[in-house]
Amino acid sequence: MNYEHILVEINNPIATLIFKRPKALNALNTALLSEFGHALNDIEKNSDIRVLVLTGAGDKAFVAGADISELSNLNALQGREFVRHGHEVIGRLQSLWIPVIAAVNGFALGGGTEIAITCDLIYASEKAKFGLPEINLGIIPGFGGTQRLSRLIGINKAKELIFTGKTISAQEAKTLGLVNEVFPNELLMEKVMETAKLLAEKGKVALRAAKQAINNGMNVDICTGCQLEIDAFGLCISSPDAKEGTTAFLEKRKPQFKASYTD
Ligand code: CO8
Repeated sequence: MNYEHILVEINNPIATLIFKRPKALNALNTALLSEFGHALNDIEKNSDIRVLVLTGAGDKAFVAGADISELSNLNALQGREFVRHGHEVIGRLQSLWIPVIAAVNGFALGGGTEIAITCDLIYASEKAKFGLPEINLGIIPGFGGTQRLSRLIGINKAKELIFTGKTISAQEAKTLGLVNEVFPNELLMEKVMETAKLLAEKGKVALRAAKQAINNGMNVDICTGCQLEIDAFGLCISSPDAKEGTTAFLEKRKPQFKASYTD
């Protein structure tokens, strides 16, 4: 499908989704958010795709947040609908079965940081900048930032970023545990693709089970979380990939994981 504000490049088994509104530093307007949601649906349905990478067009921004010119005219109900729509799309991103990597190539502010922290892994270029500057606009994060950031980096650090609205460097974000790794600008996509290819070689069933156990386990007590792991393990061990992985180990060869979610 052709989109106006995003670009989806499929190079099986890896899909790359590029936010593409260069004149507004890839800011999220309603049209972009809708296209993002549709693209996620299409990616989920395409069983050949095993990893999704998100990045921004141009050399300046990943996503500079929600489109402020659109926000400035919203009344309460419209604001609520804008944010509800954002949550729906970002919820879809979080619950994608395949691993998602954010390749943060520049400014990731407001909704940009909120998209990045919804991904499973975040790799950043040295010039990336993170932050939730909504407080400077007289509003608060609206795409999950008040919830996901504190779960990721702890409540006090999250409050510091959200209350001050300050922007932090990629290296500071790594120190906070917000970013997995920082790479020189020119190496970012190469390094991201190395990891994407590595993940694409793993079993889809096991990756999905691990992702769901971790994500769902974050929101429950540890005993309930361990029960989620027990059940997920039970499902994995009965998949053809588990037979292939254990047999390949015993036969001293590389496993070929081919199982689908319905095998
Ligand atoms: N929305 C709309 N346009 C933007 C945005 C944005 N978020 N960010 C940048 N632009 C536009 C600029 O207006 C400018 O356009 P023009 O050339 O027509 O004047 C162009 O992009 C280039 O930007 P700058 O000239 O400002 O570039 P600089 O290098 O000087 O600065 C910054 C880059 C620091 C990224 C700066 O543009 C900036 O601070 N942008 C805004 C960042 C921000 O505040 N983001 C948070 C937005 S709010 C949000 O995400 C909340 C989500 C939930 C919403 C709930 C609402 C109800």
